[in-house]
Amino acid sequence: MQLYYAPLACSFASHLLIREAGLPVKLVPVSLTRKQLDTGADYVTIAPKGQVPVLCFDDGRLLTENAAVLQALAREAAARGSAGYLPEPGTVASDEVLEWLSFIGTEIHKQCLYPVFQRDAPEPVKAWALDLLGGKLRTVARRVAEQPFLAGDRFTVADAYLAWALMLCEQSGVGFQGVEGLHAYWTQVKARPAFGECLAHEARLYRSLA
Ligand SMILES: N[C@@H](CCC(=O)N[C@@H](CS)C(=O)NCC(=O)O)C(=O)O
Repeated sequence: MQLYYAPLACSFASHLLIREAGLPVKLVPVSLTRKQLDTGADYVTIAPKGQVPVLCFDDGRLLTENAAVLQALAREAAARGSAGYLPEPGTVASDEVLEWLSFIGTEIHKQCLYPVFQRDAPEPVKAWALDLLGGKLRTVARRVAEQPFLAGDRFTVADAYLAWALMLCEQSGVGFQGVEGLHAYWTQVKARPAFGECLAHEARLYRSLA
């Protein structure tokens, strides 16, 4: 398996899961500005959406979209003995993981973070999205005040996706928009060895591409 990823982009969530579960997935960096691989290969001919993450299976099949890629990686982890990143289908915990994956993908990632970090987004749109972000982060904060992780006692794929969003807010200086109540959750996520490795790797790559 290979993961096409870009430093500090949302593919961070899949990269994090790969390190969490110790999966033997080759990491292939992509320059999103040039839409190129290190080799100079045109990324859009490989992945027509031109976005990351993309998971390439050993038979050449490509899978795109964070929610789908994260679930595929969690199934691979389970097949290799690391269950729990994606609870059994049909359980309450599984419903909740899908609920939070969807919330982070649509409400936080695309509705808020996308305009905030889009270079050509008009300033009033960025300000509006930042304001909205505060409300979305308050929803998350209420949830993690009730239990250690988004879907209960275990770190799941939904937490991996949220870890990326919070990391981006922190690293970029956007911060948590004054939202209280994320501190304990965020401290325990950042203390995970895989998170530290993932961030160090991607920050290094980000600086080298800049
Ligand atoms: N709907 C996609 C969105 C993925 C996405 O927005 N990826 C960004 C990086 S965070 C990207 O590749 N941006 C480059 C582009 O859209 O051209 C998903 O959920 O995976």
